[in-house]
Amino acid sequence: MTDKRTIGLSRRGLLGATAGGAALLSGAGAARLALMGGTAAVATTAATTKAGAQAARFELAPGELDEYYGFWSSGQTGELRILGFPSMRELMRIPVFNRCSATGWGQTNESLKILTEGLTEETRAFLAKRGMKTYDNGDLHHPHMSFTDGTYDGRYLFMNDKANTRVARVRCDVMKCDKIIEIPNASDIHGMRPQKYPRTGYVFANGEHEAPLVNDGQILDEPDKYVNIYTAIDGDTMEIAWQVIVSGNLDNTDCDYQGKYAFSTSYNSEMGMNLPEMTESELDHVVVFNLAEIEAGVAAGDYQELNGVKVLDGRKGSDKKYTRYIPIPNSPHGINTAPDGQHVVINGKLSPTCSVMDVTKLDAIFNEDADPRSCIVAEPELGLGPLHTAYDGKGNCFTTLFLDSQVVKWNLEKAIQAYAGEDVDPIISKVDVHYQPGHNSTSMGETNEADGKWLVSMNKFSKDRFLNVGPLKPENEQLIDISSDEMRVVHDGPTFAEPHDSIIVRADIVNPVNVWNRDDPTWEDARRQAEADGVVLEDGHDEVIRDGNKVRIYMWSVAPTFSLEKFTVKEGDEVTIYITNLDDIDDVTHGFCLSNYGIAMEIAPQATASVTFTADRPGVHWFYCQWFCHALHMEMRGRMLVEPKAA
Ligand code: CUK
Ligand code: CUA
Repeated sequence: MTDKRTIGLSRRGLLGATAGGAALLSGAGAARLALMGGTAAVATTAATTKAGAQAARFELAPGELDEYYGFWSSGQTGELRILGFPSMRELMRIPVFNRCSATGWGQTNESLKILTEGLTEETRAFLAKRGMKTYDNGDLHHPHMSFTDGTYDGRYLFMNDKANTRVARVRCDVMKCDKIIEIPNASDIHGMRPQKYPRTGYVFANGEHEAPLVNDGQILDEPDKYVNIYTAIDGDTMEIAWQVIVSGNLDNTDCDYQGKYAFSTSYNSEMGMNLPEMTESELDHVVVFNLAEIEAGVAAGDYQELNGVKVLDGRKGSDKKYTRYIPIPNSPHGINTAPDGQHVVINGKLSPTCSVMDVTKLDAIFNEDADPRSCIVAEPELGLGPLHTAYDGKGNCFTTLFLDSQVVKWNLEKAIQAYAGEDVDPIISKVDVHYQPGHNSTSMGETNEADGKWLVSMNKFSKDRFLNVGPLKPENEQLIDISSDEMRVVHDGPTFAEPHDSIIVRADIVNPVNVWNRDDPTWEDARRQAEADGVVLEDGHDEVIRDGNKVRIYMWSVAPTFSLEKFTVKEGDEVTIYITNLDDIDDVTHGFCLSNYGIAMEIAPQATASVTFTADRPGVHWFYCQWFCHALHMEMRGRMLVEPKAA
């Protein structure tokens, strides 16, 4: 036994409390782990930061630009991040499900509209009882770009919120979130992918946790009354197109390059409610959704309407052609469509295998009652804890092995040959990563333009890889050069809690503007109110409009001044401040921070932003620009006088 093997074992030993523990809970799981012993014996390539002989360049000189955009989730932080790639430099944070102190996201009227308008009535009422308009937290796992003809089109980014069952959209022209919707009937949206072909089209979203269909507190321990919901959202309107009830829970989802099928993994086909129940059976499943049949079912009225959504029944045993259930070992997690347009890798998690599904064989299992497993064309044994797979566009797959703390590179065609009985080994190489990888992403890897240059391994644990910052450690996103068969770790990138997933998009596809367009719909409400008040936002006038106890302050900013140096309101007034930034120069963003009122917002060039508050603190209150914009930035300030109510 080699040293590497020993290290592998001790690392696994350290992991007793995590997923290894889950596998060990059942006797079958323990037996499986023992069986898997042989898989780790493949030689590993040593992880190295040594200057590789022909390492591709990832460090940029000052002023050099990256070749790719990286769009990073942030997990429970709730925001979307933009990285330059491959330098791994963080460029921007886009608030989505979180609140943001810098930009006023969650505080401005424009952001509050986006954060609240897509919530269900029931959620709004629930939040109101807690004195809230929207949730403060989110858990953003999966950022994906809209597609046209199988590749990214630079229009939108879509992302899920596992914590509060939402899906959001970010506009790529301004890199701001413009829509957030709550998904009714579902519990906790986890997997999410945009339709690849012919375009997005649908955004598919998995409810992860099963719940009683009518969840009113009457049902707890009656698993047969629990269901799970698969949702298709119209990516253009952000309205829900349809939902399908499925058996088992749902984890991750993807779809094909033909525009015919979508599919989801289920790690709890047992519909168990606790860990031993959930991991009991050796086989879980992938659910395949037949888009044309579902659309025909919607057109034919074969649905029930639940909370305003058309819900079709695709449960196991239903005689419809909406779904098929393909048995897969065991608690499969990630599901990733290969750029060849034909194969889909299903990552076994508690099984050391990945299952390869051939989408050209799916018609048969819908039409001929063929064995659902007949679409499985390979099932290579790769190592412990396969979670997600990425592609190089050259027929190779890169699968993260959570328990082995490795990435394995393997060949799809050889795996298919081995499954057919040929004596070939699909595994090309393995590399140690640090530590416990979840998702991984290759450059353009989830499109038909995968270019095989870079892989990022998104590792859940960083342990000793960085200076110690206390008990809470960063994650470690490692950059791996995959331009040759021997994978080389070339960079460690710490990130804060907890990016699950990322996409790596060629820079020419993404073309954001530098300055807002004055006609932008973001401040449509402000524009309409201004019109009603006889004010033109962009003509450089300021106004103070009193309307009962409502006061509307219109002002503009040009570095280094606000148009109003002071204004007066009365205690108890409901004050709305509209600011239009008339600067139209790149990067001259102003801010508006009203001190000791808890108010701050960003106003980017040519944008309008507004905020509403009650003036219930009498006195003089300074407002100031909090974005360093000019040599006289400190002087960019003014006063609000709040006159006390007559005693
Ligand atoms: S999940 Cu996190 S490692 Cu939410 Cu895509 Cu697999
Ligand atoms: Cu405007 Cu600082």
